[in-house]
Amino acid sequence: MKDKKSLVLILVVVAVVVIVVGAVLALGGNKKSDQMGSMQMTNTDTSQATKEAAQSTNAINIKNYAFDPSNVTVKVGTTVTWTNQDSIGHTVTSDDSDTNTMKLESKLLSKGETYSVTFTKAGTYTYHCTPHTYMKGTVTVTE
Ligand SMILES: [Cu+2]
Repeated sequence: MKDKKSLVLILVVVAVVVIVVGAVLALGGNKKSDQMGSMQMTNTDTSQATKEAAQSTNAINIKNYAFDPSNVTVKVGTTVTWTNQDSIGHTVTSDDSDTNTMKLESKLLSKGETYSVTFTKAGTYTYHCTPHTYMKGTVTVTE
């Protein structure tokens, strides 16, 4: 009689443990997939933001003796426009070390003047300002 009672008790304990463990696993599994779902959402958002940022970088300001932004990445076929916002004249001129066949060679841009280039070939285009050689910039053109 005593043995039967303890056997029933053990069975009840085992059943409770199985139910609790099962519930915890199920909840944990749901939580995990929720997290993965939200992570995927975040990733999608990030890649969209990156795309928008890349598209919006085709306008470069020349301001306070600097190209801003100095590093941009655009797709082949993008037209990049530099606008001089300084009272002093600046140029957009390919570095001598730049091996691309397409060269950047603007005239001396006065305040408010622009220089536009449509990049038709992928590559890394490095340039500077002729009167101020410390002013440097890079346009990376990708396929
Ligand atoms: Cu300059």
